[in-house]
Amino acid sequence: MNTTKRNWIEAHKKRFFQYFGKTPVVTAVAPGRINLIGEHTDYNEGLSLPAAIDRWIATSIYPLSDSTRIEIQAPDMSAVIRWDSAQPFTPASALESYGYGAVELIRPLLSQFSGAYILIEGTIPIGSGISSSAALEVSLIKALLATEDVQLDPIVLAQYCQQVEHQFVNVKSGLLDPLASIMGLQGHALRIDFSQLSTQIIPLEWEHCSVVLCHSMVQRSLASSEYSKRVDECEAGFKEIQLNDSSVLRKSDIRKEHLPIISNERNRRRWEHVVNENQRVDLFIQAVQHQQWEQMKTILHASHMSLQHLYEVSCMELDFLVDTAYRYPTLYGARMMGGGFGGNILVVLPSSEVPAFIPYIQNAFYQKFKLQPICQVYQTDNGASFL
Ligand code: GAF
Repeated sequence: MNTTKRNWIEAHKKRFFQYFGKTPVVTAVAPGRINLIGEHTDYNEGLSLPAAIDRWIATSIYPLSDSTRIEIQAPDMSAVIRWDSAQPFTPASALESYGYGAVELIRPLLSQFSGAYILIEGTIPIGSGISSSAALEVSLIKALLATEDVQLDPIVLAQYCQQVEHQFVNVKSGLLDPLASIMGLQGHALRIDFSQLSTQIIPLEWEHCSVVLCHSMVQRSLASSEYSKRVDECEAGFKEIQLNDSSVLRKSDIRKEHLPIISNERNRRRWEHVVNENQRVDLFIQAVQHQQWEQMKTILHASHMSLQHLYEVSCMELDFLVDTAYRYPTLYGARMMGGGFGGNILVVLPSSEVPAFIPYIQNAFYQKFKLQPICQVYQTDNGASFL
């Protein structure tokens, strides 16, 4: 474990004592994620290639056996959530939905749980598309389960996190973010096949490369409503194909030749993106394995074009950042990352270029939008753990 992470966790545990006057019984730490490629494929039974990163959310818990009081301190969000687990409670903010939702979902798995002091802190920028919410769910659920030594299979744990989103936050997200946060491995990406719910570790033997994320400075306000629309559009396209072709039993059976069956042009475009994006995941892996940088650049560019024009989840600022990145002479590729409508672009380039690239893209963005985009280098890290 690197020193930054160890020091940060030690300081987190000290702060727990300052808040509650108790030493936490358990501390779980879960990372955010980048997604190298495979966007909007998870809820369509496709493929993705995420990696866990060196930014985390930590949750520490001290169970209260003689009280039904639950208190969550989340100082990064200037928030305190308090409720009585024996009384009805209605969350009034997204954070309350995450906190209350995770506790409610996990309570049936715990025989002793009554009340608790909980501290949640993080180093993941919130709302920038690197999965602060999944990391929060993973760390909180892992910590709750550990108070009674309950173990869950990683896939089942990810499904509980997904249920927090579905049932309490009202976003129909897939399993990409929690799986990456749970199963990531330093120096590796995770090829996830969402039709089998299987994962494969892919070594990232590209020591001379860096991954930089550049923030579009756009609040992802449309993100949840438009996200749910895309889920519904894909569902409608799938149903139409299924009705007309009995060989298609699952979304993962959909191939290029099925696309003309979809009568709604917009839904057809959505599936065209998904079918091609799945292929791009394996092409990207081959490009990494064979160090084919020009090939990687072509694949990442095609992914962005598809998200921009076929899936329509980009925005002006993201497109500007991507176009500007591609004008930089030495680049291995760039594309928007995550759900879209704001958040970050992901840029892969030689590490030696990072000091020149960051001011280059920041200046160009400033000229156009009079805002300074936050650009940061991210390293891969291990998935969630106890510390
Ligand atoms: C968001 C969702 F939470 C993921 O499930 C995934 O669909 C992603 O957008 C797009 O690939 O992060």
